[in-house]
Order: sequence, then C-alpha cells, then structure tokens
Amino acid sequence: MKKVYGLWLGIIFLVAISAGFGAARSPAPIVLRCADVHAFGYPTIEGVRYLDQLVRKRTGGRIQIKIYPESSLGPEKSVVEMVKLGLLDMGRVSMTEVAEVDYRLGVLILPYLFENDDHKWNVLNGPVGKALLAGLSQYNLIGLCFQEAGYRSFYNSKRPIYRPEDLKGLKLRVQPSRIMAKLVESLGASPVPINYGEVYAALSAGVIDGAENNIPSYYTSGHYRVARYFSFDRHASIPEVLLFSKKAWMNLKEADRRIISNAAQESVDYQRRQWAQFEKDCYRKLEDAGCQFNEVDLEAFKAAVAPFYRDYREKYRGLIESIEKAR
Ligand code: BDP
Repeated sequence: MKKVYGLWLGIIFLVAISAGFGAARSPAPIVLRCADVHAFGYPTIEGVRYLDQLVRKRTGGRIQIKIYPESSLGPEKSVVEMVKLGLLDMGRVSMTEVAEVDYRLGVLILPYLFENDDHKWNVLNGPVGKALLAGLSQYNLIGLCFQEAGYRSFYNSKRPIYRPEDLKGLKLRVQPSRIMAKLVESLGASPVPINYGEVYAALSAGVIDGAENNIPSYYTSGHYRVARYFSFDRHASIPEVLLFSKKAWMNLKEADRRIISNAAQESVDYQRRQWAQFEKDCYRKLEDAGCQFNEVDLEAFKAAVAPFYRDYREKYRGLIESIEKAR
C-alpha cells in the first residue's frame, strides 16, 4: 500500500514539474528554422552556424537557429516559396533561385560580370548590393546577407572543354532559371533544368552529360565521380543569399532584428574565410580522385557570351553600369 502511495506521489510530482509549477521557468526559446541544400561542414551552412552562435550569445539563448541540411525541406525553389509565405523562417539559397522572384537580382548571375573577388565584394557590400537585398522586401523576403560561392565552370562526362564550340551538343543541367538556360543555349549546348538534389541521379543515368558549378559543390555532390572533366571557364560568380521570412521578421522585436542583421553581416567574413579553405581542400581531393582539370580559352568564352550580354545590358540598364563603376 505504502509503495503504491509513493508511486502516486512521484507521478504527481513529475506532472507538476512538467506543468511548470513551483519553478520559475524561462519562456521557450524562439527556434528559427533554416533550410540549405548542402550538408554540415559546407561553408554556406557553417556561415549560418556561426550566425546562430552569435545570436544565441547575444540573446542569452532566447533566439536560436536550427538548420535543415541536404534539401530535407525540399528544393530551393520551394524553400524560397515557403520563406515568402512565412511557412519557413529562413533559407540559404543560390541567387539564381531568388532572381526568378525578383528579376533585378538576375544581374548578379550574368556571365563574366565581376572582374575579380574584390570587385564582386565591392558591389555586394556597396550601394548596389544593399539596394538589391532591400528590394526583396516587396516580395515578403528579407535579404539578410550574401555569401561567397566562388566561380562556376562547366564539367561533363564526355570531354574537356577548351573553347565554346566544344560544348556543342552536350546536355547540361542548369539551375531552374531562365537566364542560365539562355546562357547555356547561347553557347550551343542543351540546357536541362533540374533541382540540385536530383542532378547526381540524372548524371549517373546518362540523362545529362554534365552541369556547371563551383569546385566545392562539384566535390560534395559527388558529381565528379560521373563527370570527370572540369574545365575552368569561370563563367559566373553567383553569390549565395540568406533569406528571412518577412512575416517571421515582423514578429520579432526591433532589438532582436537588429541583433540578427548585425550578426548576419559579421558572419560574412567568417563564411568567406571558410570558403577559401574549403575550396582548396576540395580541389586537392578532386585531384587525388583523378579528375581532369583544364584551363579554357577565356577570350573565346567572353566573345561567345557577348551577344547574350548585350540583351541583358538593355534589361539591366543603369544597374550594370553601376556595377562596372565599382571596379
Ligand atoms: C551550389 C549552391 C546551391 C545551389 C546549387 C545548384 O550553393 O545553393 O542549389 O549550386 O547548382 O553552388 O543548384
């Protein structure tokens, strides 16, 4: 009898504790969910993890970021949609996907737009970059910051590419983007839009011959195993962007928003350093794996995209000129 009595007391005690009686409990933290297509360890995610650490520290743990890696919440297109609708708090995505929502951002994915990294970061950190991020607000998105994503080049399973003509007839995966499809088409290859998470299967099945991306993605996606020719044409340096849902943003206190946006700015330098190291490590591993790298005839590539570029110069009148001035 005594035993049963004790058991009941124990249960009542546990229930009381979990209901919060008798103890001063701090409110549950705000957990912001953030999607990424990459795995932990990839510099985009590491940038967001650094941001999480800063935000936790500065809010005494009241606000935290939980990352959902490896497209676990869906492809980037749906992530952008979910963030727009306020169904998801944050998404780290490629600028290419956001340019489908806000066409002005498409200027940043044009081929050979930036002369080098300094030029690129002058633009991204300067008035043009700030205005482009701020413009996202009309699409219910808050552009928190850019991230580094190196240079994208073509790779395929058939042959090394030295000149644009070598691309003729190849079926190449592009990000689901009108601009990227047009670019590949203008170079004589057939663009096949496929979500990032599905490219490996398409390459292995021979549905496509190749794709284009930076060195870290070429390595971590495993594409190098099925497409061993990587040709450094460096046609675009497309920044990553960290998006916040405007709906979730408006639910935060002004002071917390300031903490998050300042911390996001601070995370950029960290992310860029991570990128530089990661890119080197991936390149070494790719060489060890026997991938075939080659430089291309850059002048021929620049000449080949010139007509394409002229069309967009019209479309992005003013913007391109400001970007060129920031050299
Ligand atoms: C990677 C970007 C990622 C894109 C992917 C792609 O980091 O955001 O989804 O390219 O090609 O470099 O789709």
